[in-house]
Parts: sequence; structure tokens; C-alpha cells
Amino acid sequence: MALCRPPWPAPVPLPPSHLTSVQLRGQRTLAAGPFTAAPNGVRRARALDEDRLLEVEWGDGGKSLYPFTWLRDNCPCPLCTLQSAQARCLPLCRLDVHTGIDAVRVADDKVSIIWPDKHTSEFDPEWLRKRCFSSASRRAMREELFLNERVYWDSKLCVPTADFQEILRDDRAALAWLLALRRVGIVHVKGAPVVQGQVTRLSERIGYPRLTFYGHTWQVRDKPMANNVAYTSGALSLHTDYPALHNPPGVQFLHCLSGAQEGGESLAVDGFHAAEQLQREDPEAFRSLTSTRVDFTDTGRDYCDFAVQSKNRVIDVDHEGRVSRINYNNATRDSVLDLPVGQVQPFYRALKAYVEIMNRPQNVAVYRMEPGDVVTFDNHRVLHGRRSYVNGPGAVRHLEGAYLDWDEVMSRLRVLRRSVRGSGGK
Ligand code: OGA
Ligand code: NM2
Ligand code: ZN
Ligand code: ZN
Repeated sequence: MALCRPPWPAPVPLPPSHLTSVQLRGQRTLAAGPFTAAPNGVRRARALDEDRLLEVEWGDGGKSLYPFTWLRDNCPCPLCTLQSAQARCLPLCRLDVHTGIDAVRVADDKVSIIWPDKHTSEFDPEWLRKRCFSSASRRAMREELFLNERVYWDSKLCVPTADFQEILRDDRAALAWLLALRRVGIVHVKGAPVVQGQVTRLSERIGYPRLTFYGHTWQVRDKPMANNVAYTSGALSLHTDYPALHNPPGVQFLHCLSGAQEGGESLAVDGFHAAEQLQREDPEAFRSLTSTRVDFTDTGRDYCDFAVQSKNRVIDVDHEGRVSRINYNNATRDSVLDLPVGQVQPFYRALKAYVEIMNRPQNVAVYRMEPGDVVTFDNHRVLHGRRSYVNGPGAVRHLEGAYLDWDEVMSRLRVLRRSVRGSGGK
């Protein structure tokens, strides 16, 4: 699996340290120059006092603008930043949001600013460049931090695989696993020992599992008096787990410990891709599912007794209208339907249209889990299901599952990226 490339070029060494330019308050021209700077180095910096912006001109000729207020707010000096926590200790009540600048100079590889109260801030050019406010720079930073670009797939998906022991042992393997989990949404981890506890080990490679009413981890088996349809031998239609919570688990692990005598094949669908097809083919249904809040319910006893209720949109979109989360489990969709009576039929029509698209054979990836396989997937994106099964003597189907949240998974991904890059990787 290809590793992530940084969206901006690797840092270029800056020119030798010497005073390169000076600007005093109100002056429109530079005191020093001309000089050369490396492409990512600072050629010039000047205060545009009218607009209260610092203009930085880079070695490659590009320019960036930084509001004075933002610069003062982010002063990295030990009075303004608790360096051991990399956290701001300058309170907002001490921030003058209309501050001017007394002087700017570029020296010793730093952009130095003297503020009207003589406080001084020194900014690292590379740090500034990453925080440029242009829309292209902000997009690059967004992708670097959140990796929101996905690769959509259908039934022909060749599910990415990773090796269990390698993930535990090797940072590069762990990073490749998490990058594929984020971009593709599903990765088969192979070679786990066939005993309980492996989804916990995998969660602890990242951080910690997410506790729910079904426990720290949970056993998917055909159980008498099952408190969930998953704990029967019946088929599970395509669903995401736990839409009865307002914050459903972001990531799910399912470890196969034992297969059935017959049946029990697994199904997976890219819910974002299916939602995009719905938007194209039936915009009215898409509008309905992205706006109607549907009631979900889950009542019973497991880790302790519970009575969970939620209202979720089947298709969540972000502030730019892009699909961001699927919330759908037909088993826990409540009979309470909080809609004016005239909207009930249109809602069912819309839901049916989405379910028909997700179930198209060209959208459904089918696979069979073998003991030692762990399927890891994005529970906000991938709808999953299973065919019904029949247990036999010595063939009792058993999966162990665990949930995690994306914040913790993304945190591990960023930490791994740093350590892999630091050791000379890309
Ligand atoms: C579940 C589930 C899949 C399976 O437990 O929620 O989707 O293959 N299980 O049993
Ligand atoms: N289990 C597998 O939404 C759901 O009820 C999903 C959760 C029981 C933990 C099933
Ligand atoms: Zn400071
Ligand atoms: Zn499930």
C-alpha cells in the first residue's frame, strides 16, 4: 500500500543567518535587500498597517498574508505558549484584537515582530508557510490533518490486506493499514491468533477500544434470548452499527474465531459511493434522507441495562454538502417516526431507493471470513451484512468485535506518520 506524501515539498534549507530586511512602523519600503532566499525561505516581510496584515514574500516569489491579531495570538514565546504542552497560555482577555505592529524584521531564519508594548514574537518560516491562509494552502493542511479524500469502490474491490503480526511489530505496516482504512474504508487483517482478545490488542495498537452497552468487546454468536439480531443465525441486511447512538462508533473490528458449517458469508458496500449514486439518480430521495431525522432505538441488558434512543439522518452531509456519515440499521429503526403523516410515505420511498442501490450486485463486495481474519472497517461509511448460517457439530460460528472512534485512529495515524517520516520514510 502506498504511503502518504506530504502535500507540500520537503523543507528546503534557509539562507545563512544574517539580517535580511528591516521595516519600521509605517514605512512602506524595506530597509534591507536585495538578497536571495531558498524557495521556502522568506525573501521579505512587511507590515501592511492599513489592513493589519503581515505580508511574507517567499524565496519562490509566492506571497502569504497573516493577520496581526492571529500572529499575536500565536506567539510561540514561553510567556505566551506552555512549550511542554505546545498549548497557548495567553488568555484572550490579554489579546488586543486591533493590535498594530511596531517593527518587522527577517533575521536568523526567523520572522521577528516587535509589538507596540515591546513584546517580541519570533516565527519559524516553515511554521508560517504551512499556516498560509490561501485557499490552496488551507486545503493542503486540511488533507494533511484529516485525510478526507476517499477512494470509492464497488463489488470489484480487491479488499486491501494487512498482516496482524506485522501491524503490531512495524510502524510502517501499521501506518499503511490505517491509511487504507481511512481512504478505502475496509482492510482485511490476516494472521491473528485464533483466540479471544485479538481485537483488544489491535485497538491498543491504536489507543483503546470504545466501550458501549455491548461491552469492551462483544461476542457475535447465535445466543438464546438474543438481545440483538446480530446474536442469531439469521441474515443481517446491510447496516452500519449502532445508529441508536447519536455518535455511532467510527471504526469496527470483527475477528473470526470460528466459522459456521454452512453460510455466514460477509457483505460490504461503500455507503458513500451508494449515496452519491442516489444523489445522481434520485435527488428527491437524497434530499429526504439527508434532511429527515429518523428515530432509532435499542433497549435491553448486556454490559448493564440500557434504553438508548436517537434521531439520526440516514445520510449525513457536511457543511459543503458532501456525504460524511451513514446511519442505518433496519433492525433498530424505531416504530416511533416523528414525521407529519404526509411525509411518511415519501420517506419510505426514499429509504427504499437508497437500500435498492446499496443492494445492487455491482455494489456489494462479498467475502468469506476464515478463523484468524479480522475485518477492520469505517463504520461511518461502510454498510456491512452477513448471510444466514447453520452451525454444525464442531462448526459454531463465533466472531469477536470491538469499536473505536475516528479521533483515536486518526491520532495514531498522525503519530505513526511522524515516526515513519522521522526515520527516513516518506
Ligand atoms: C454485527 C455484524 C457480522 C457477522 O455483529 O453487527 O454485522 O458477520 N456481524 O456476523
Ligand atoms: N452489536 C454487534 O446497531 C446495532 O445494534 C449493531 C451491535 C450487537 C454490538 C449491533
Ligand atoms: Zn509571546
Ligand atoms: Zn454489524
